Amino acid sequence: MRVILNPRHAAHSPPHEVDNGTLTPPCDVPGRLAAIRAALGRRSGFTFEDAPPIAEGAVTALHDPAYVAYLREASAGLRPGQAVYPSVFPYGPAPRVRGGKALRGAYCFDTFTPITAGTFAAALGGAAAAVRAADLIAAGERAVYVLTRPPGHHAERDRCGGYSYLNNAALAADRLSRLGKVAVLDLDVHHGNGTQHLFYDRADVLTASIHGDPARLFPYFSGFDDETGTGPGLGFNRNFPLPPVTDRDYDPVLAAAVELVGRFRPAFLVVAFGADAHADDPIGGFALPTEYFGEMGAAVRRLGLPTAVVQEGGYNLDVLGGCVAAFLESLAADG
Ligand code: SP5
Ligand code: ZN
Repeated sequence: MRVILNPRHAAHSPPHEVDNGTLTPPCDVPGRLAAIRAALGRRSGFTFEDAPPIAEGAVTALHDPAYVAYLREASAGLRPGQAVYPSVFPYGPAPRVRGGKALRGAYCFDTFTPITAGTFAAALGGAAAAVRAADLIAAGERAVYVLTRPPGHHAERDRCGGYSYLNNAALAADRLSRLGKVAVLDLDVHHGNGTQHLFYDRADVLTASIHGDPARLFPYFSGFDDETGTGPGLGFNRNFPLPPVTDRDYDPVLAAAVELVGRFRPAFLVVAFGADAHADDPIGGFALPTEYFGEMGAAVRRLGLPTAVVQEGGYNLDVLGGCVAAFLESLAADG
């Protein structure tokens, strides 16, 4: 399987995140990518290549150009080691955004997702990798894996959050949607709010997400099962919120989500893949064993669709690579 790397990922290495008013160690660290790459390198069948660069215009098809310019300019204005966080968020019936700290809160929905000097370069490199994977799938590859960070599935049209800045999986799906219907299956333990938001009114891209119940897990404000789309997109978004489960209770939900994808008859599949539903993940709270990620890969393989797998979360460096390898090896297996 071809693995498309984000050559600029390490430029984004936030010094910390803010949780409940406290500086905590960052979850999304460069070592995540290194751990996955090492695990795949120990197995046969994976080849690695850097994504060729893309122009900003490739992401402003989906993201707000003013938001993308904000990310670029905010990154450019920082020295190495500096990090910018929102302190104030939009409020009231007609919030006005004229600069300064209003911009930070207008373009970001949490305090986990700082902008640093290298953030824009890293985010654009990840988008480039996703675009490259989409083009390879369109050209006939059966399965391609995007090995990138920072993640993307929490990024909305004009807002970063959840360690995500540009929505890599959504960019791949949008690109493929010019050629046929696309399904996005989100297996990260957190709701893919950004992807849902970007395609909420569209019938040509089905979005389905299995995740921890937002009543108790990030991103808290979305991911409930009555969010099903709007306008022409009504019925083309589906959420499968779960309590913290083991593989036994996850499995029938995975089967239902995969069946939903199959019934949609997409030409292409994009999997937003997270390993943060693993039992040992520090923030997910779920209880899946490493081997179960192989079952997930097998379920996706049985759909028989050209598939781009995009890396999202997964924060235990000791188990992350094994989960990814198990998923991809099952996805690529014959039969
Ligand atoms: C892509 C993805 O999985 N994003 C998840 C974002 C969840 N952020 C909430 C984390 C709050 C926990 N803070 C503890 C910091 C330890 N690194
Ligand atoms: Zn996650």
